[in-house]
Amino acid sequence: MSERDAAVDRDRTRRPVNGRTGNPEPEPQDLVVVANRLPVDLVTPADGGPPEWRRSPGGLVTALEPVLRSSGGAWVGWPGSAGVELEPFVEDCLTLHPVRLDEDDVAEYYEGFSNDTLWPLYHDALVTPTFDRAWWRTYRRINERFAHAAARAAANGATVWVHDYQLQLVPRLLRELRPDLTIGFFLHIPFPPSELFLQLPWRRSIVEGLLGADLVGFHLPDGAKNFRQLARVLLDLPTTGDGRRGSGRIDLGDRSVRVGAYPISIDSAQLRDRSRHDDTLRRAARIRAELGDPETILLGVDRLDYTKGINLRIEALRELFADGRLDPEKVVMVQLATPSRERLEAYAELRNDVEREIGRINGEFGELGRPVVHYLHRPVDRDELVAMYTGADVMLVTPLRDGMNLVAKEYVACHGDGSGALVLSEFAGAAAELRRALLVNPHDLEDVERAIVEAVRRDDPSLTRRMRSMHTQVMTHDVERWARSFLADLRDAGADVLQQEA
Ligand code: ADQ
Repeated sequence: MSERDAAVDRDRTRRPVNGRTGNPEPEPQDLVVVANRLPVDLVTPADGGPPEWRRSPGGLVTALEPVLRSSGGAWVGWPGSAGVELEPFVEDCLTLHPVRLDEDDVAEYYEGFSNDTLWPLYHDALVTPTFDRAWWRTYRRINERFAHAAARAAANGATVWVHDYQLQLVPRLLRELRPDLTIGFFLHIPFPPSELFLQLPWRRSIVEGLLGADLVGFHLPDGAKNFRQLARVLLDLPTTGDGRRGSGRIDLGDRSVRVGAYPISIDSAQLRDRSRHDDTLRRAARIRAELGDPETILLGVDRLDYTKGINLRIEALRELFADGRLDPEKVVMVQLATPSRERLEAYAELRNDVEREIGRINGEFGELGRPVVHYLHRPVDRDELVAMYTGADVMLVTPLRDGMNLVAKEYVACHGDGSGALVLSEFAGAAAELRRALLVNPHDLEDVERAIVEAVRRDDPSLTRRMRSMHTQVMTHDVERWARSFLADLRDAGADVLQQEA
């Protein structure tokens, strides 16, 4: 992006916060998104000026913005700063309803119950989940707050789409407040098998909360099947399933809840186009030169999270250098790790572990001024990220469990020419679609090592064809298609209810 474009972009995305109160209440809308975060962040500038809104560039915003703007939309969520009370306002044709969270709410609803109870439990209990009754009470109270905000934002007969594990009680609470609405819910993380879910002391309330929706969507058919099974086991409800996309129904007597799989994706065309831009290609070449012109660049891009399997790929690389299967003079790895949930102990420990492993491998195999693993513990801007994807010869995506993993799809979108190789964990949701990646079991270090060697040596002559076919898959299944397909099924589900009532 040129400096001028960047300045224009900044102007569009930063607006002063003042002058919002006292304005008339914005009109209720026909389509309402409810997510933990608003699509804008409230940011206090470093120069101490007044706080401003900055558009956050997340995938969900990109996916839903065109749909929301074309049908008149509202978004309910937390603005990202604790203790801020704001009236609803209209931002660039989108009605925003900020939900207030105080410091204690953030600690108990967000960091506590969402990220230290549900997140680990839903990811195979890789870290032991904490079950804390005070956190649960706060989770319930904050879900009530979101449900009230959504009820206020929605026009008569509107469609409301609730997102993710932080808000699983909202569908039922909202239905009680507003039986006229059509309510959808989508879970962005895996939904666990019942053996794990049943550990949760508040399991019944969560399942009942989700069953307030007309349609509950997951990334994969397995999530949908796990949920239907729980409805049978826990609530003794009859279910039907046709196996296609894991879709089926749960019968509540007076109405039924549809369940299905909707694998999320990315803005594929935008990434492909950026990856082909001259600026990107020049930057990719410069990055390679800055890294010392290695024969092979390996890349990892993750939130610093224990589900992502960062350490195991570094361990695999260390073993490959140690036994001479890869040459540290020819292979360089770049690991980008966005800081995440740093106030939680498991995340602080993970950061120590990752940084120790990186120090170790560099101590053993690096040279002065030439580490074998380059590590950035911060987000990088989108243009830089695309240049890295474009220039990387091998992408390492090795989560122990991941709902989807957009990084894998982003890399593939940048390699339409068939270059590059993707090493992908079988335990990432993306593996269901990217079947032609070098699939690995991340619990089997030798398997990961084998795939890395294959990717570096390009032993398999079909790698180019495989990348091209994955690229076609990602281009034809983009995030807009995901959003439209969920919303189309949700409208059908709403129409079912009207027919039943007639
Ligand atoms: P996440 O766990 O956050 O998402 P992922 O799907 O990989 O994981 O998305 C991460 C996003 O952040 C990507 O768009 C990536 O480009 C970006 N990112 C990561 N590190 C970055 C860095 N250092 N600098 C800049 N950008 C960076 C959750 C679930 C996933 C699911 C998504 C969407 O855990 O399984 O795919 O939601 O449903």
